[in-house]
Amino acid sequence: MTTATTRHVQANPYAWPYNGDLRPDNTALLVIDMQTDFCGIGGYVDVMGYDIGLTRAPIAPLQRLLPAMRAQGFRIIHTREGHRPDLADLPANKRWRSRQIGKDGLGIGDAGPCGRILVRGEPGWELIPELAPLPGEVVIDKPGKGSFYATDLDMVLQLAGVQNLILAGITTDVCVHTTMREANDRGYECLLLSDCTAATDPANHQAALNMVTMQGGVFGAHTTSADLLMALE
Ligand code: C5J
Repeated sequence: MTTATTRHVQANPYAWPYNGDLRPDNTALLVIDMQTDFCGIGGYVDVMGYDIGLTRAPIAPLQRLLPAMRAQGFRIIHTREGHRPDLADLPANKRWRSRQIGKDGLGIGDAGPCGRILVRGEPGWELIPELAPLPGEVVIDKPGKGSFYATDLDMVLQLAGVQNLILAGITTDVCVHTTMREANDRGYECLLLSDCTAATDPANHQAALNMVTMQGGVFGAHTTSADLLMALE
């Protein structure tokens, strides 16, 4: 008779995953939208006048976490938010709203310092070199804030047998949270890494963490990359 071993990460509000079934072959790390447009000079977030020092904060912890998870065989998946060059997949209200805050009225689809903002193939849309995917790692292109909407992410995860999803990237209150909610509704057991995520407003980052912990962990749990690494030792 074989005895199943369990492994938990210290997390808030519960030791994650709920069933202790944490293995490289059933768990993926999703690195969301670490693109120049969200954390580089001249990118979309910079053009909007937000502090890219905030959205760059996850880079260093992710640079420590990624090699450790890769070494243990965990699946790493990256996402990029962006639109077709002809903007056929850009809702008019998304474009209009993005132009309300950008310097000189620049919004999604317009030519900015890093090329056309959030348009596929443009320099600003690229993943930042510090966190470049390794060959063989899946990159999901998404037109929306959530990583499941209008993408094949669910199919990729299902075919790989993934049950647990660890979420990192930017921004905590927008694309990370939308993705976590989408994943949670699909039955994935989710863990958000508080130091490997960031928002354009620190209060929103904290609020997004707090939301996760309500109702016994309504969307899953959150922890730090240090606690995750300790559990993986
Ligand atoms: C935003 C994102 N904030 N990646 N996108 O528009 O969170």
